[in-house]
Amino acid sequence: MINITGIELKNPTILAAGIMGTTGASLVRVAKEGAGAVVTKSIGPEPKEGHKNPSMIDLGYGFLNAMGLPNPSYPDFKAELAIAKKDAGIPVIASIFGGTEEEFVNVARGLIDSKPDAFELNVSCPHALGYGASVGSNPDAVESITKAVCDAVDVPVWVKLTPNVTDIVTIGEAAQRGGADAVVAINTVKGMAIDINSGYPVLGNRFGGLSGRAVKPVALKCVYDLYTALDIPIIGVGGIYTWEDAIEMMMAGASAVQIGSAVHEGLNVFSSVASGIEEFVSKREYSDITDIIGIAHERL
Ligand code: RRO
Repeated sequence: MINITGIELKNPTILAAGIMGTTGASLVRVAKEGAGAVVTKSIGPEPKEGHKNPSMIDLGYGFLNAMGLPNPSYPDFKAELAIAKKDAGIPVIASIFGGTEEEFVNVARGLIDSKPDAFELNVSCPHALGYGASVGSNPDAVESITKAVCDAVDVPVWVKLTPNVTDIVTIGEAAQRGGADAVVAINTVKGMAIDINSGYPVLGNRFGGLSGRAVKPVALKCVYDLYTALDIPIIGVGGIYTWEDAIEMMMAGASAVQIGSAVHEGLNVFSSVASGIEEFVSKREYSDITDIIGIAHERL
């Protein structure tokens, strides 16, 4: 058992926000595969269809996506969240977004009756004009949105950070000042790919966010730097496929890890990462899993 922001998790693997979190049924499915907690797809104030196809491509070393925040809006997601809460048997975290402080508050208030265990504020989608990173690269906006949601709801608030900024620590500090209970790092890294036969960018939106194996070193450095600067827990996400990846992330400073892209290689990733971590901790004779958090900082 580990405790993150007052929430008990049976293991430190968490489904990252994304397409597997679109319905109550898909969240329950991931829960049954052994995840310690699940995060929903980001839910916003209005229904959104998302960007035109292709919206996701596999580059081999990672995925490039520009889904475009597709979601049914919070009134229509309440029932899905309620299903997940009833049947998942593990904590369910609602990822939410908005273009303004007021929209974030409305979405959080609108979902609170479905009893999410925490909110994850998505201030970091890399390709949503008026949403996402334009909010998440502004420390004042991150601080005031975080504070407004913390004041409006009585569950823990996690803030998901974008790596597409000059200094992620400045943004993490703003989230902490706003009262965030934890930060989640990182959302996807802005990128693009071009089809050389046609000359067109391959995504319908032309550019998108890179996830998967390619971003693990970027995520690790962000988590490492945030751990130095913050007093709140950091949840590490980016390129975690194996238990070794998860240990690395925890040694950089993560208290738990989120897994997104790796679900495309099989949902058994949660149980294999969780059991690998447990075995490593007991074989190396650490007294507790928390003993490995941030130990890379002690190796000077
Ligand atoms: O829906 C998306 O396109 C999306 C979101 Br909300 C996000 O936060 N990160 C991402 O890579 N894609």
